[in-house]
Amino acid sequence: MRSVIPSRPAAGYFMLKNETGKDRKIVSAASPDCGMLMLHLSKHEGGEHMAMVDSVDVPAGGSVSFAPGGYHLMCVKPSNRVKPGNAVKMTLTFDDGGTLTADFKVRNANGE
Ligand SMILES: [Cu+2]
Repeated sequence: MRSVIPSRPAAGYFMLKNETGKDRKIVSAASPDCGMLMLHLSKHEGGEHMAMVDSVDVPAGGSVSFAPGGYHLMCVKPSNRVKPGNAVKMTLTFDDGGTLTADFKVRNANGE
């Protein structure tokens, strides 16, 4: 997770492999430290902007990358726990109702 300015929206990045043998979609994300946590996609057409997406496909046997310039989790209202050195829990919910919770390490703009 990248936090550039405290209390300003922060972005979450990860790589997820689907080893279930079934296509899955990420349909929502949540974190107790983010207020709303949205699925976003950065687009470069006509300047940098981002759009909310309803779901992200994770094909059977495949993977999806949330990375700068593409998909990211948008932590809209970071709590004061969202600062470099801390870890923040985020939960992904899938189209079959399953969930996955992971600790995201918070880093600054330099990746530290
Ligand atoms: Cu965003």
